[in-house]
Amino acid sequence: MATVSHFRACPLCEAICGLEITHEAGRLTAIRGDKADPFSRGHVCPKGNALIDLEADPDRLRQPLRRRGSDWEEMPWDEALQEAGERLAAVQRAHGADSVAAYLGNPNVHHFGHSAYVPALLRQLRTRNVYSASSVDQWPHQLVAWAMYGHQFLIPLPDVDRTDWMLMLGANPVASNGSLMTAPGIARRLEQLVKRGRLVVVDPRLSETAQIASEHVPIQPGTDVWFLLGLLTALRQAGPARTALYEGRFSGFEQALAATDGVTVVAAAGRCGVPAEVIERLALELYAARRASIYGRMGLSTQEHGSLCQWLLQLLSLYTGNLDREGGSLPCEPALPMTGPGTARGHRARFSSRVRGLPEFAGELPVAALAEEIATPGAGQIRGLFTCAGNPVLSTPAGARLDALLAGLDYYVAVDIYVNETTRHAHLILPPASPLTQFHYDAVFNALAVRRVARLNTPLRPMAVTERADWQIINGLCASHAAAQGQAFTALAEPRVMIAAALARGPDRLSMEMLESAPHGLDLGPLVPSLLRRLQTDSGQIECAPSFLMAALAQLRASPAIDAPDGELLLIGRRHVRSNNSWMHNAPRLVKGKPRHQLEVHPSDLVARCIADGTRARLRSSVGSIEVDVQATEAVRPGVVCLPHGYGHGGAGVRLARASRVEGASYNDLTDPLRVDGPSGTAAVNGTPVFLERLQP
Ligand SMILES: Nc1nc2c(c(=O)[nH]1)N[C@H]1C(S)=C(S)[C@@H](COP(=O)(O)OP(=O)(O)OC[C@H]3O[C@@H](n4cnc5c(=O)[nH]c(N)nc54)[C@H](O)[C@@H]3O)O[C@H]1N2
Ligand SMILES: Nc1nc2c(c(=O)[nH]1)N[C@H]1C(S)=C(S)[C@@H](COP(=O)(O)OP(=O)(O)OC[C@H]3O[C@@H](n4cnc5c(=O)[nH]c(N)nc54)[C@H](O)[C@@H]3O)O[C@H]1N2
Ligand code: SF4
Ligand SMILES: [Mo]
Repeated sequence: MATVSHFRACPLCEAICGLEITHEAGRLTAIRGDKADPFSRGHVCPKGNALIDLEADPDRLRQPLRRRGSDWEEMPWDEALQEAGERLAAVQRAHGADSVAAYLGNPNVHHFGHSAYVPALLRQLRTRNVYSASSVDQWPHQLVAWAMYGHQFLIPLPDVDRTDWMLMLGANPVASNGSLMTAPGIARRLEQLVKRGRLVVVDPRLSETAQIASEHVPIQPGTDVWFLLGLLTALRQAGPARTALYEGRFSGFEQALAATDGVTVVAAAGRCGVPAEVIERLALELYAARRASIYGRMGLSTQEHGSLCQWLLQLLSLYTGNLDREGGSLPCEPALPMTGPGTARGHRARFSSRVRGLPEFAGELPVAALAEEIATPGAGQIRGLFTCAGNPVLSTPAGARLDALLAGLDYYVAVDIYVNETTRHAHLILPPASPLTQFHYDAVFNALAVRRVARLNTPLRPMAVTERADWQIINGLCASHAAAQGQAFTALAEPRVMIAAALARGPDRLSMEMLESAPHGLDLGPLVPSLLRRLQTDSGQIECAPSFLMAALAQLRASPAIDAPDGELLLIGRRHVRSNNSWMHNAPRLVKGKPRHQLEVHPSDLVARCIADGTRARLRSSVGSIEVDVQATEAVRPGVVCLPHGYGHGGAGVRLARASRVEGASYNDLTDPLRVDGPSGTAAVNGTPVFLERLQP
């Protein structure tokens, strides 16, 4: 008999939609958006529906796999966990604690059984070589939040439902469903904003979001820092700062403004390709708006000046009095606290990477340094690896080089559900049971939501006896690693207990019973200003002029504008509603229909190279080259080409039957690990210089 269950937070992206799942004898038969969910109100996207494919995927691993040459053999859980802990410990005994590295991918933050447990394993490993997808993503946001507000998760969010005027840079939420702004059904929310006010999208491409915006402002990739400096200059000309709200609670503001003295709107315009009149008009609009918010995402953080951009966004918000204000930008104060006592505030440059000297942030090193740390001999060289829910071969700079290096590791254990481009190099893969069998509270995305909500996922079905939960696997690895070192280890309690304890510390004092008896989740109301009360800087003030950002600004201002070599183009990325980073191309319902892997090129750039629309060409960068199918479109500016990342499946040993037939090559075979945002070390995957060449006829 079919049962309908409420799965209150879809784990597949930042929107955490409430789903209504129909299932029969453990098999999913239909998925709908939960109309009664007070936050997502029935929204669901093609990825959410593809949970059906994920559950039924014959390639999805359900048992530990040990590699035997080019083949794999299943092995029992206890033996697998013991072997993994012992082998990692053995590498560390022989070569030191830092010789084992960890890489944590994006899905970690979508599963409580990952995110709440992996830190214990990292403490157990005691290695400095900890990397994650955060340094190809949102580090600039966290770094600036830490530097200015004293906590990496005190991130002001655009109050999208109440703002009248919104400036959006480097984000395409209509395709991505929003990010660091959990706002399910974002397209509808933006359409309403356009009706009541204005949405201005700054993007080198006429993105799906730019298409529904009030105005699209095309910009030269990687130059937003100049656009934002120009905007600040024009604002200062428009009128005085409206900082009464922050009186006595902010410092360094005059110093920060003074550091931008002498930047003219005309000079800024020259650097970013946005006309000076447009910058001046937008500044006046921003200054005049009753409630304004500014939002920058992936396209803004994964570029060479990502941290300065995030810092300037905060200053603009503060200058106009829109920081920590309803309808402006304000952090969420979630039911499960991510800030405050007992949480990790963050820190910077306590140590640096061995080879290049890149600074740590919050105890992690930038993933742009991972390959060189494996390749470079000497004390501290990486020889062992633990990955959890990550596919760095397709997702991080110079993926092809990493691919080759992974093959030479002494020992590699992956917690993952597929044998993919990265995990094929593992000696052992430990696949966690489906999230549908687990308790889950989305600690991270409820903290980044534009409305205060609380939802608990409860198991839809019990785990099979042959399955292990994510948290059991991590506990098991900790235990066996500790045992191999003759240390004691106390296992962390199950998620139910951990979630209940964390909620009890929160401002709403929610209990599991309250959440379990709310099939559609709990609505706790709109965001309210809390930033000033929650500041965690040592001074207790908003720090407007963090020294390392001031240094980066001085360096930027001293840098000359560089002319691109003839024929050079700048490569940027894009997302599509039917893809999810690098890992959902095995889902038939996401890959059916027309291909979506093409390189978008402006028609004039194709003509200049004698390349016909729809043909195959070579795309080359300083680190590699790939073949691409070109697609002419005026959606991209001349000089800009656009390719989605996360393609390029197949290759020897990959066990993804459907994905391996999906066309497309990997964007990150072109990205250069040396191109990083200075203050954070975040990989600047956007704005990669490339050459497009005709293949020999
Ligand atoms: N060029 C370019 N590069 C990019 C980006 C870009 O826009 N352009 N985007 C960047 C961004 S924002 C991100 S977040 C990163 C993502 O980088 P990664 O996190 O490294 O890559 P994903 O593609 O998300 O791969 C997720 C992995 O988790 C596995 N997995 C899925 N579900 C589960 C689960 O429940 N448990 C476990 N243990 N494993 C699971 C999948 O099989 C896959 O191996 O990529 C970044 N790289
Ligand atoms: N369907 C789908 N949804 C997803 C994901 C997915 O892979 N597929 N991934 C999820 C993840 S992990 C994340 S982090 C979020 C990311 O979500 P978003 O931050 O919205 O990221 P993108 O959709 O890649 O949009 C980035 C935009 O930045 C633009 N851009 C590139 N370079 C520049 C530049 O130099 N300046 C400016 N101003 N713009 C630039 C690009 O043209 C693009 O429109 O999406 C999440 N949601
Ligand atoms: S928008 Fe995100 S959270 Fe909502 S159904 Fe799609 S993948 Fe799931
Ligand atoms: Mo991401």
